[in-house]
Amino acid sequence: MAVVTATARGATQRVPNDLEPYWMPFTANRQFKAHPRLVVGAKGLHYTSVDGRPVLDGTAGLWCCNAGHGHPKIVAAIQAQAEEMDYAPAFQMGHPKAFELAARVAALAPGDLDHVFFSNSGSEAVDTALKIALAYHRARGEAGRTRLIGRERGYHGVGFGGMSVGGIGNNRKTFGPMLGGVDHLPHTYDREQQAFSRGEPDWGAHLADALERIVALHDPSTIAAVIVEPVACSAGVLIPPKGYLKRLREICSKYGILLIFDEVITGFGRLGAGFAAEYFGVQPDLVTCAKGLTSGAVPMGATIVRKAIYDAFMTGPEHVIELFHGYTYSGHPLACAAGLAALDVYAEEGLFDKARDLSPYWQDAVHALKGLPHVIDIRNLGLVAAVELEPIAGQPTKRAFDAFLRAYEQGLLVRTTGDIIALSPPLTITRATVDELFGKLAKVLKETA
Ligand code: PXG
Repeated sequence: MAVVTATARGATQRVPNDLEPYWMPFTANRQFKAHPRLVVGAKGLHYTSVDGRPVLDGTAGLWCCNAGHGHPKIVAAIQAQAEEMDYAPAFQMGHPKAFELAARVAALAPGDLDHVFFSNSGSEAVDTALKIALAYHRARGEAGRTRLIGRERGYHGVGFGGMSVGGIGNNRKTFGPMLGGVDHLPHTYDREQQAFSRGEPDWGAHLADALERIVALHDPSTIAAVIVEPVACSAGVLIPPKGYLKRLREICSKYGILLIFDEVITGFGRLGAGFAAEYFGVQPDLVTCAKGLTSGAVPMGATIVRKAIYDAFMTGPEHVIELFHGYTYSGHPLACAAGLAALDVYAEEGLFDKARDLSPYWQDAVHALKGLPHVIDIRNLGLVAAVELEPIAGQPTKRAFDAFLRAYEQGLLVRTTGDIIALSPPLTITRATVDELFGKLAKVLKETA
C-alpha cells in the first residue's frame, strides 16, 4: 500500500501499488492495470475517483444503484443490521426480515407471483428459476419437459444454466458444451427496420412466432420453459417490438410452457414500474431479479414464482425438504435489511413514478445525439438508453471503448458492450443532470475518432 489520497468526505484512502493479484471480472485486465480507473467514494449521482474528481454515474453502478449512492436510509439499515445480527442460518432456520422482504417483493410483483426464493446474484436467481421450472414439471408428472429455450443476444448471468440459455457468443465459446437440451429464439433486433425507434419498435412482433417452430421441432411435451429479458440490456439495449412479449406469452400458455422474465435489470423501477411485466402488461410465471432489489448496496438475487408453482412442491410428508436447492447466504440479514430499506426509499420518494415521468425527457435527450459522428442507432425505454456506433473496420469494440475512456476522463461513467454505449442512471437523476450527462456524451462523441 503506497499512495495515500483524499476522498470526497476528506478521509484518506490507501491506494494499492500492486494491482496484479486481483483478476478482475469482465475487464481488460492488462489495459486496466496499465491505466487504472479506481473510484473511492459514491454519493447520490456521483462517484469520486481516486484523484478526487466527481464522476457522474450514467450507469447506476452496473444497472443496480437505483436509489442513488449512499442513501442514508439504506446505509443506516445495513449498519443497524450488522450490529443486531450478522448472519442467520438459511436452512431449517429463519429470521424475520427474510419473510418480511419476501412479502414486500411479492406484493410488488404483478398477479399471483407471490413466493420468493432468495439468492445472492442475478446469475443465481436465473439458475434457481431454471431448476424450479424443471422440478415443477417433474412434480406434476411431466418429467419429460426438460428443454430450456433462451434467445440469441440474451444475458442471464454466468452460471452454467444462465450461460447455456444466454445468447452472447463471447460468454459461451470458451466454456465447453453447455447444458444439453437448450434451444434459442432469434433476437429481436433489425437495424434496417428499427433504427432510431423511440421506445418500442413497431416492427418485429412476428419474431415471437419462431417459438412455434421450436415447439414443432422438439414437441411441446419436451419443453419446460422459455426465458427472456423483457428488454435485453447487456447485449446493447434491445427493446422488444410492440406486441412481441404478449405473443410469447400466448404461445407459452398454449403449450404449457413456463415463461420466465429475467428482470435483473428491468426490475425495481428501471422502466418506471415495479417490474417490466407490469409495464408491458404481460404476466410471466417466474421472475428473476437482483441489482435494484437492494439498490446494489448488498448482493442479493430473488426468484419470484406464481402460487401454483410453489403449491406443486408442497406435497408429501411435512418433514421432507420440498426443493433441494439453496445458498448459505439465501436471505442474508444484511441483504434483507438493505432490501427493505431500498423498497421503503423507492416508495417514499416515488422513484418508479419519477422514472416514468422523466422518461419522455430522457428519450428526447438521447435522440438529440442523432447525427453526431459514427452514431448508427439510438434506442431507449424507461430510464435506459443505448447509442450504437459504427465499428472501426477491423477493430470491433475499439470505438466505443475509446468513448468510454474519454467519457471517464470528462467525469462521466457509461457502459459499453461491443460498439454500443449503454446508459441507465440512478432513478434519482434530475432533468438538469440528464442535460449534463448528454452534454458530456455529445462532446465525447464529437471527439471520438
Ligand atoms: N440476468 C440479467 C438480465 C442481467 O442483466 C444477470 C442475469 C446476472 O446477474 P449477476 O448479479 O450474476 O451479475 C444480469 C447481470 C452490463 C452488465 O453492463 C450487465 C449485468 C451485469 C454487469 C454488467 O451489461 N447484468
